[in-house]
Amino acid sequence: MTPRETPRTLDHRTAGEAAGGGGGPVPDGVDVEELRALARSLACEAGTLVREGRPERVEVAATKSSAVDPVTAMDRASEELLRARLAVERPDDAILGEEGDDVPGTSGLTWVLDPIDGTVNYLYGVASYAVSVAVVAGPPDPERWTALAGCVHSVVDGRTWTAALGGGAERDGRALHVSRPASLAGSLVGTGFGYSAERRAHQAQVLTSVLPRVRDIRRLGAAAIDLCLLAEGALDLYYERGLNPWDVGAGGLVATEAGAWLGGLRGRRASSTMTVAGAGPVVDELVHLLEAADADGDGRAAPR
Ligand code: LIP
Repeated sequence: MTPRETPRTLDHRTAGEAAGGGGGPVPDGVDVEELRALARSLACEAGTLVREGRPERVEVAATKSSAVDPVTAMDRASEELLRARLAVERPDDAILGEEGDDVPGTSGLTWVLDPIDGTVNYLYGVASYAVSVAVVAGPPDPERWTALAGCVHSVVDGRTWTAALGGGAERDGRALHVSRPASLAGSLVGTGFGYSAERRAHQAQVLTSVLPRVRDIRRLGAAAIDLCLLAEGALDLYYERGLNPWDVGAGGLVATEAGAWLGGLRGRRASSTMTVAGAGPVVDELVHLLEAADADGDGRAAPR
């Protein structure tokens, strides 16, 4: 290995604890298993609405960060259902949702909602989209929050993943454990691309460094599901630049409670700058490869 790629061992304790669960204490009086059960009930109820209400031909109601970043009427309806339920079940908690305004709270807890993660898949009828519901303590920012509980519900086939801080991760009753691939070259890696052409151009450049070094790439279109597939060993590694808090809220905790390290590059926690997940030491190699490829940059810096 060239000196430039000499691996330094990631501080899995800090990053793992700091990223998914956050390592912060569970606030007094908070029952994470009670929160897990509520997250599951909310995600499954919204999932039923999305599944049963999907029209034959889905229309784009509006676009957001770019002309290809869609929102549909069902994204909004699903989020309205989640917010209405939370207003009754958890009136003192705050809400951070993809499709609506932030709701302040007094409890110190925030529900982080993605009413349909994988909206483009939903639009095209590609069966990989989910409702993601998480609850966090502290600032509703992946770099500072403590994730307490979460659920990712795959709408089309009903697979349902949940996790609670310190309580492990499960899918439909089966406890989850990440894979421990023997090598980067033998690892199946999940990733995704952004809604801006400039961002995708840089992500494609990074991919030219990653693809020759791994088994293969999977681009499934919903980060929440990707992180849950990692948790159950259906993916060995995952990375993506540009994720929003609601994309990683529940899936990130499912991954860390299944034994994954979840973090960013250059010692940072997972954030919109970069989210990487997997088990050591192979995830260390991926982090170093992404750092060398300037994956957390914007493509204007010369590759290191
Ligand atoms: C999607 C993510 C996916 C990413 C897409 C988009 P959305 O979230 O789950 O991983 O590649 O660009 O951000 O917009 O469907 O909620």
